[in-house]
Amino acid sequence: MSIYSDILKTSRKGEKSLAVLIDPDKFDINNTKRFIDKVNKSVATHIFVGGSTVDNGVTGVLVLEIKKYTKLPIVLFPGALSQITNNADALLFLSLLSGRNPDYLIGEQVKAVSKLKKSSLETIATGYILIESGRKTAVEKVTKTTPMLRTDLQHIVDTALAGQFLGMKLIYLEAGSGAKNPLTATIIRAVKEALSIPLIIGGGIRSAKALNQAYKWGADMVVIGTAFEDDELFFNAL
Ligand code: 1GP
Repeated sequence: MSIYSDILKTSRKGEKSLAVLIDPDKFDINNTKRFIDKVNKSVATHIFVGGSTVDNGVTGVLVLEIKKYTKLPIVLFPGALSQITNNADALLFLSLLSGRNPDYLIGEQVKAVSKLKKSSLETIATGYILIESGRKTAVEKVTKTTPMLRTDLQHIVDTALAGQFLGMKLIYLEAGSGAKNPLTATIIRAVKEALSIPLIIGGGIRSAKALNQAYKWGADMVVIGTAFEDDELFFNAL
């Protein structure tokens, strides 16, 4: 079964997924086996690999190394074209719907096509929506876009729904990596209620309580990166 069909089936059953995000820029490749052993023993269902400022070539090597130790699906969550590697299983083909920078709405995607045509990666069209989180995140800096205001609820919901109407398969709603404040109940509930495609939530989730709240409010999948980077003991807390 394709990775997307599996995500869809899981979400339709009301079951929850957890993606552990590995940022090649912040990850020590020599620690891969130890880290992935922990991921395998945890409730994680997916491994996402990507970052905002990763050097050329690093992602492909890291994905191969991760693959040695796990059967979990490895999904690219690329901040740039250079992070696309055929070694992974799937790619979130992202469009930054919260911003108004054409490069990140469609420009980078067009540039990726020649690479994707030659690859066997499953591409999953994903509407990516960044919400402000109390501090400037890497995505804002790299894409030169402003995130959406938390108070602008209708605009957030309409943006997510515009993604669905455009035919996107997933909405990834997020506060940004290392966000001070994760997304609120009001935002997650409102977006979930409007959508009929699966909803991914990420950014600033650092406790089992916050994870379970995101699920309860409507996340089909939660993505956690920083909490694992800061302290691998977080695996035990889940
Ligand atoms: C970032 O949503 C992910 O794009 C994960 O965020 O690093 O804050 O867990 P954290």
